[in-house]
Amino acid sequence: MAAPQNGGDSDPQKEAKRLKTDENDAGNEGEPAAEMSISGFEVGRILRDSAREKNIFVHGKIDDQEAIIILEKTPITQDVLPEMLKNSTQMLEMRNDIYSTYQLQPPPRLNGIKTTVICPATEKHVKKYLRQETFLIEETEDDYQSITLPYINSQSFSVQWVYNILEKKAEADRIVFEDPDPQVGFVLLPDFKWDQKQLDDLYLIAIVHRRDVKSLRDLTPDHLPLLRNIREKGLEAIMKRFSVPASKLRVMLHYQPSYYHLHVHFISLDYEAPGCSVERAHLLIDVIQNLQDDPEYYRKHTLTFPIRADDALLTKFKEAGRV
Ligand code: GTA
Repeated sequence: MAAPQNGGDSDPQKEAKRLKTDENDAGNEGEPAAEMSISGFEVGRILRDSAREKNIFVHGKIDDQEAIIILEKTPITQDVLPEMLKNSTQMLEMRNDIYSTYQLQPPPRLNGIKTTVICPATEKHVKKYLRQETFLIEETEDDYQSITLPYINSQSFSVQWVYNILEKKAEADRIVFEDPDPQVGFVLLPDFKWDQKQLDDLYLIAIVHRRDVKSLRDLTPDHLPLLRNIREKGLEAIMKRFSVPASKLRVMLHYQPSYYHLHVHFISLDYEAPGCSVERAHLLIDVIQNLQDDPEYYRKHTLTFPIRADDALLTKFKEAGRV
């Protein structure tokens, strides 16, 4: 593990507690972190919030370590409605003719808030969640080789969490399906954006066992058996477990992904998840067809993707005179 690069303090514990800037150092040695004390979170800066999405992304500290906390109100589902209406405390806000508004205070167990903690968080995590302007990059084959690839080799987020899943060191009890084949196999499990409380925002990811495919850019016809296997067995497993048919699922890859270990997103068609827009999402079925039609498709074609204003990759493209 590379040493943190942000100061000359020789105390390794103090060093580890600082905000890491070396993204390849962002993981741990493979063991999942112990449970965090959320009540000890010291609020720092609001990175982003949305009244419409009912979520807030906050940068702060837990036990002196840099941390990000994401709080999100969860959807109200039909099965909890009767209890919610019957057992909530009710306060009238206003009444006017046939119209009235109330504040209901449901029992705590019906009032959960989905909470995600990233700790220790790196600068790159902070940037990822900070609301900022985005731009489109048109990346040619040459750009990928000379700008993007060297950048992702040196700067990308740790994929330790991915290896923990593949090695059953974390989230093993959440696995929905696994094909253990080293070449075409994968693990299918709920994405951490889905709390599994309702199917409206169903979100699973299929993580491939092989470790040599970073992203869409690496895909060749050699990977067709892998891609077809993920599609076929992933859809089958989701139908079996959740009774959601293929016609209700958006099965796609991101380009650029945040994590450079090939994975496929399985998302409810009714859920407008982040990253579903046309500039970032690539349907798996289209990827398969493109590779069937043209073996060099993802190596040669210009691929367009969105990038945040302060992403260092944008700076690299600017320095190269490409934007
Ligand atoms: N099961 O430990 C994990 C884990 N991690 C670290 C990431 N993922 C994980 N899943 C499990 N366990 O869908 C999931 C991510 C994502 C996928 C990686 O792996 O949730 P990607 O490489 O294409 O990266 O996919 P992507 O899409 O950029 O990452 P992510 O995190 O989804 O961020 C995209 C945007 O989603 C963010 O900018 C933010 O707007 C939003 N977002 C992220 N996390 C949350 C959240 N918890 N709640 C609400 N919105 C969120």
